[in-house]
Amino acid sequence: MIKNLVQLSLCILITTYSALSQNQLFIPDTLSGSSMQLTIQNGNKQFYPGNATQTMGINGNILAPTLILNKHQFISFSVTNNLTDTTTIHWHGMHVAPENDGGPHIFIKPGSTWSPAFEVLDAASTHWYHPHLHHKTYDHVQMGIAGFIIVRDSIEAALNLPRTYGIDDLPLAIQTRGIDGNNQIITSHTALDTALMVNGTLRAFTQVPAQVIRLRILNGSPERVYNLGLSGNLTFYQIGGDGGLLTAPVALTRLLISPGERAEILVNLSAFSGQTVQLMNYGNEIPSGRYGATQPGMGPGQTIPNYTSNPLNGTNFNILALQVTTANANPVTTIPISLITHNPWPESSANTTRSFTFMSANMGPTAINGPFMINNQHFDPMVINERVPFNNVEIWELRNQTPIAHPFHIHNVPFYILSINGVAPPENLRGKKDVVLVPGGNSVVRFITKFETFYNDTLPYMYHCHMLTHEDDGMMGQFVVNSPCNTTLTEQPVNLLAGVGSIATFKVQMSDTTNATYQWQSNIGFGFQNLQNVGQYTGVNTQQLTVSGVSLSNNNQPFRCIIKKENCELTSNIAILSVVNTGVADRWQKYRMSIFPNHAQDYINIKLEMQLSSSATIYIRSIDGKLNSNAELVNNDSNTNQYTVNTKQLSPGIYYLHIQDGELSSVAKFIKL
Ligand SMILES: [Cu+2]
Repeated sequence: MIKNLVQLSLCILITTYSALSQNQLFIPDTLSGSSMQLTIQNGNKQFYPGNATQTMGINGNILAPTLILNKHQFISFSVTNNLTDTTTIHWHGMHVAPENDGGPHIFIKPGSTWSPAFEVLDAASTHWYHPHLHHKTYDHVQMGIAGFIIVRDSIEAALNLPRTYGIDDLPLAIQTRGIDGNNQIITSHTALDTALMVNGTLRAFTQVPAQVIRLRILNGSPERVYNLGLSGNLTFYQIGGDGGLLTAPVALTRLLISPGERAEILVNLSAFSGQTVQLMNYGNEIPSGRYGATQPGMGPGQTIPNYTSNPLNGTNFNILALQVTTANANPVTTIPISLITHNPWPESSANTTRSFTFMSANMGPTAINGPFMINNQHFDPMVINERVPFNNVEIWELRNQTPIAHPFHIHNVPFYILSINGVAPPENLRGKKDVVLVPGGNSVVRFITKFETFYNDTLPYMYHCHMLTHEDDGMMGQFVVNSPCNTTLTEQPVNLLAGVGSIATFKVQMSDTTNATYQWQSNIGFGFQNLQNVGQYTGVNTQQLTVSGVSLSNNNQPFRCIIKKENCELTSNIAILSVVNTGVADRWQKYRMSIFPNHAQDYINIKLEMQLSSSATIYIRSIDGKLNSNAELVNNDSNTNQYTVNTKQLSPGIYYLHIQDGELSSVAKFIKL
């Protein structure tokens, strides 16, 4: 923290007093633990003499803290939006349920807080997080919102790799921005993205020890492809891609990296003490048809307004100066022989092949400027483009009929590239991926993946081009992973507040329990584990878990229920147990809601364990917590404490039903179809 402050103030001094000098690389602070507060805010930064530049960041002026996550930990976030603009936050690369994914449907309105919570299922990897609001992604990312996610696991921890954050393990977000004459970031589409920044630092340098260092490189640029290399053509070793480590390090002198992609590389600087090694872009070697090459299209007729006047296109330039000092204590000095084992799904195991054809809405010399479509369709938030069966293994075939390469990204699941124009991918692209650059001119890329763990018949995931201008212009589609069973969960476990020493009861209810089995699970840091001797299964359609003798050690503990039925598996929502030391909880328990059907059409029913008091109010809130309306009670059965709420007026989406009675409150989630 102190180091960062010193770096920041140094950086400000240098940029203020000497516009063309180099600046100390900014290393974002880290956040770790089981709950994280992220505040999206406006800021400013002195990049140039004169006007400060208006920016956006998370918990700071620009960029965002690096989130350090451990595989199998359960984490909850409070993401508060202090902008005047609605936005979203997408955990790029993470395997999470659609309601936690932060895609364009999960709005965070100004002044509101989004609270996703999930178990980390990814292997050790470098992911990132950024806004994803349709038509606004370019704007919000360019203003500065983007952060790293570093996932750690026990397999990676056992390897002899550099992992001291900010010392021999550096996150490097490479981005370009357009800057106007008043030093302000251009938030409309521009090909004059002339300001190159690493971690929000112009003309960056950093000191590194004379040993093996690890660079976690993110191409966070809106459109630009980089052809990375080191000065003197020094060999480096790629050890990881989008979805984590490769089978073995791959020796390289060049690395092509497109928007959204990540690469972890090792550089052995043992022999370079006292020297400077430049991380470079070798732009004059980028093949035509990629943004960043001399020619962005396949032929000289295809061009983008202002493209040729941008000095970064088709040229070689420095990205980061690595000033090599001396080795630290216990340095890593060797490159490992092997890393992890991969077991890609065999091509013969695929159940389905889907084709996605990229096309331009225009023909002729302006085709390169888009807007681009996938399968002849522009993005429509009301249209589900693909429905994928749960647990399906699929081959996706991407055909690019446009004159420029597009980095294709899919949410939810990582994939393995099968072929690029019929040829197996190079060694460094054989690990798990979530972005693949599909060259233009009718090139075909095929990948294989499995749609596992999560399904939701209504809430989609995205697939799209990660050139943010293309994505905002509609080069995006959405898919749902369909629920696998002939039964639905008609009641989900809800978050509970319980007093110390009391009993907490979680419930799940199904439409059809024939041949079904139930297993409650909880996660205390090692992934969800089966519970034994804790719960009892009772009732016919309703199964419940009783936690007796609740203690403060149960605070924030997540619970869920796995239902297996006829070769399919359903996973309930995760409910969190909050524990307090007061008597309030016992009364609150009586307000605990059962809510059904979970997928509401015109009405939704709630059942309480006591009569609703006259001082209570029932609200409907949208997913971001914003008050939608006071609920209209259309039926009230005081014998069964069952109430019916009118949901006719709601548009489709996720809502919360919220009962408030003085200090008592109870919330349950439902989906309006
Ligand atoms: Cu594109």
